[in-house]
Amino acid sequence: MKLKQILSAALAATVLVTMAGCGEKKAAAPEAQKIRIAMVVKNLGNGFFDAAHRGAQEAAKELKNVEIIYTGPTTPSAEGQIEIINSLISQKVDAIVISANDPNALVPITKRAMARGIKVLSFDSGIAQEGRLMQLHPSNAQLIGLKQIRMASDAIGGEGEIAILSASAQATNQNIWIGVMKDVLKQPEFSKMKLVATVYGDDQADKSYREAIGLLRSNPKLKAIIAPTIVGINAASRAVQDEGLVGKVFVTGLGLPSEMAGHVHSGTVLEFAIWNPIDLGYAATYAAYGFVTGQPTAKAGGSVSAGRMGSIAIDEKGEAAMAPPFTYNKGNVDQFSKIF
Ligand code: RAM
Repeated sequence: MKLKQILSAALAATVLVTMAGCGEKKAAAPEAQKIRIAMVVKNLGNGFFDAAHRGAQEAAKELKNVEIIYTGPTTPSAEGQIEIINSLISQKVDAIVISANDPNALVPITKRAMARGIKVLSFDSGIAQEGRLMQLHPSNAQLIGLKQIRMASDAIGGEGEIAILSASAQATNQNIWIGVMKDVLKQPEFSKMKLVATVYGDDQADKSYREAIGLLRSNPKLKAIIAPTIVGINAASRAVQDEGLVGKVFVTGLGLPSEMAGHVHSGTVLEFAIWNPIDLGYAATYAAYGFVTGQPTAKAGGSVSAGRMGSIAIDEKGEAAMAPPFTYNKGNVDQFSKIF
């Protein structure tokens, strides 16, 4: 083989190796540097958390070196979430952002995760303080409770029997809101409203529907059902319609415009409320990123930057709230139903 041919072959080989090397270095670097944030929700198949997942993906795209692992049990349970967190610890994720099915039962496993360097934050439904670095509330619990009682009062003329259809009985956020609603009902303004029952649909459409039917059939004087869960409010609305009680029993609570527009236009729901779950998932992801990357202010009493949501202040207990609940009605539900 002539010298020229040998040199050309050597050059080609060098170029290939270099490219391969570059390729390997280029391919390896982004994966190696990816920050993996696991979003653990109460249950899969829940439109609220699907929207929060969209927000997390939006944040990950902006942050560039973030991978979102979206997971949760099929039915809401602390046991299901404990199993998932165990697996995430083995996978050595960098952060876990969780909406808890129970404030206390998850503490041992999240403490174990944090002992292994995993940053654990809760959002939406919180974990007790010792089990997480931060809790991001979608809104202020007092405002959420008052808003729901006021919407029910407006619908029934301030007096009559009401009932609550909640999610799962241990859910942190649900029980905080129910407690606030019970306190608000003690105020003179709402003295003519009587809470006759609180039932639990477990954020499952079929069980929520059955519980709502049970409320309607066992409380003939019932005038309103308050459901602080997007699954429950949708199911209760269907139950009122199926029982032919539209205009006699009103439904309100927390819902997704995309799922509630029809119930508003049918007259079953005059008003409902919620915050933007997309923004909640977006901000929770940014917050986790701040803790993982060691943002100096990412601590109790500090703050985290949250992209287009600005900076979020964290109180001394590690808690933060985003925005007041927003009220939807027939005048605005359609425009928001295209968003979430
Ligand atoms: C359900 C869940 C969630 C709650 C919403 C309003 O999706 O219970 O925790 O924030 O409703």
